[in-house]
Amino acid sequence: MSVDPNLLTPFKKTPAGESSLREISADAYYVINEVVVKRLGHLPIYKGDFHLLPPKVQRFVAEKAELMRPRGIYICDGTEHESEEIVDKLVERGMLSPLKAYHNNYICRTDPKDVARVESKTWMVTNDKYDTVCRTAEGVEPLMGHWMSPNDLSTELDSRFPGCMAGRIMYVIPFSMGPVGGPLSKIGVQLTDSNYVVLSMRIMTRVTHEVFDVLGNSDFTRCIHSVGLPRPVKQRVINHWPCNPDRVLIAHRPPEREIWSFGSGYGGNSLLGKKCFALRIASNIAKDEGWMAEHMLIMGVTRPCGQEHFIAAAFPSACGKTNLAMLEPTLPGWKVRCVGDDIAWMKFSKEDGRLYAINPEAGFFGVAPGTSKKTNPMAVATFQANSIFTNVAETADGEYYWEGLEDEVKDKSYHPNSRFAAPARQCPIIHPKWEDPQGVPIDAIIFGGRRPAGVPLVFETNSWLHGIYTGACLKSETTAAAEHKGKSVMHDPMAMRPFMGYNFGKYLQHWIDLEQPGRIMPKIYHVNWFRKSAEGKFLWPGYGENIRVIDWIIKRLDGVEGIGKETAIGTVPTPESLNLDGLDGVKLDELMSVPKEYWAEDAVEVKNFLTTQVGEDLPAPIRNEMEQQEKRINDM
Ligand code: OXD
Ligand code: MN
Repeated sequence: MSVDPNLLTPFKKTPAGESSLREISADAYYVINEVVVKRLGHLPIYKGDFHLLPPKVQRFVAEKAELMRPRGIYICDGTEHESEEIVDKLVERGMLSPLKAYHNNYICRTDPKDVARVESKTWMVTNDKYDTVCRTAEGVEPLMGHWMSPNDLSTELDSRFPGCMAGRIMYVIPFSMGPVGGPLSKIGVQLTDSNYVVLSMRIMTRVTHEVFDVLGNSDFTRCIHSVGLPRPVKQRVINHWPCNPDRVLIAHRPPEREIWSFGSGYGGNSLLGKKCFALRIASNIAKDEGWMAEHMLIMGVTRPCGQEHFIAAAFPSACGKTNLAMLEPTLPGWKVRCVGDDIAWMKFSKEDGRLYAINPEAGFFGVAPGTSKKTNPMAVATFQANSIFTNVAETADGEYYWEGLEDEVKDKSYHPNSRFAAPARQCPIIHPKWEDPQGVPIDAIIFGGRRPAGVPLVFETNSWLHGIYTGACLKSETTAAAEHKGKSVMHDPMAMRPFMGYNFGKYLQHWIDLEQPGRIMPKIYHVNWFRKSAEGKFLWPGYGENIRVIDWIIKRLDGVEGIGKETAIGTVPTPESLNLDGLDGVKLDELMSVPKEYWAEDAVEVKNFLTTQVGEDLPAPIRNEMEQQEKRINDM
């Protein structure tokens, strides 16, 4: 086999303390390269042509093959034929089974010990610890970001990755986050020994060789994933689901745009385009390049008059982002169309000063329990074909089943980690511009969480800065889907706590710096669909009725007068301004109230949180917002 001469270009000298796995010294590289050449010479390429890969991808693949020692290489092209081939193999093996009631829908089960996202084993690796975490108060564990030193990472990688793909195939997945070649899009290449990951990445990202054509003048994010169970396997594999839960490690090296994931085959741990790339790594790229990578849905809302507004909304996991993105308005004449349900990449345009957003993903990876024709008919319509269901139950008729699918709730199938992966293009209300490479112009940003007490249905923040402060104070009641058990209200600043890619104080500063002359800053709102009465009943019906809140928001954007009442925390709707036509029994006073006692306590708690967690990294303008708000609350 002949080797591209670029493959023989020596690497830069090993910077002290960096992983021995990537930073190979020049001399060593030639030696290793010889081995690589030899190994690849013997290593079957099951599919694809190694020589057609761009030199930098060749080098990446060769190096990692040398490290992980798979039995062969399979270069994915993302075609339907490829997917069928892999599905057939997995069905034969018993890992996937067809859900006979639908076209091309499959079900599988993970090893129950493999969970979709493990925050405690997810790390950011930077030379300087404070590039990752804030200078927290003495003895306080950082809640945002989990730091590991490059030296420690080297040790962790060295004890996991050498030979970890023995006996398995290494799939090479070239993918684009965002439309291929778009100005806001980015390229990744994921190596994995899981064919389930190949199938899921094909739904969740754009897998195609076309990405190689745009790689010439840009770099790519290197994603290395292994289930961590080389053959021969010495332990029992449960549900045909190889994994290594005791050895899970998800590590990001933002400066190198690199992700290492070991031991888990599920969700955000293994579909590296999603949380690892599109949020943790991308937020670093965004900081460097002056844009935003956020945990936000994107929706287009058209009023009866025909005018459309685009809104981005950040809610912590399991607060109904997918439901809001696909909302079916109960108000006549309104239309909602979905651009994205989980992640937004946004950049201010030099031409018109507006903030443009793309959805970097190509599919929905939704939480199954609670998704039904009643709660989200559009999601249900989306996953009628070409979808993968993980950890859901199957009925005798070959249908999927989970808690909350029908009105009647049966406990037996409940699994907090059951998910569907479905192509976004199948969503009946997918926005015609969802793949517009330029993105859609955002008029408003909404923050929200599950807040059983004290927090009104909606309020408008006073300014971009006050909006950032409000986002920094975001909290939500935790759910069973997360590692954190129990029903407590937890901080989840900007809905990014599990996905923070760098020092949260610097992240806030980045948001502050985005406000510049000539830019049209979106207005920032806070919503809470989950407020409860003293009797523990939800005060707001939610779902399709949330359009009434969006109606008010759009009226505010339009500058309609007399519909807002200023409070210490922002502007809430006046009682008459919320359209409640046809909706009985809403206790508006209770729903909109801003109780002094609650907010005074909250102000103390928030101050404590920001002081101990962000410490001296808290930007002065945000500290000022905090002090101003506390003063307004005390003056109530
Ligand atoms: C998700 C999450 O899977 O936020 O989207 O956990
Ligand atoms: Mn999410």
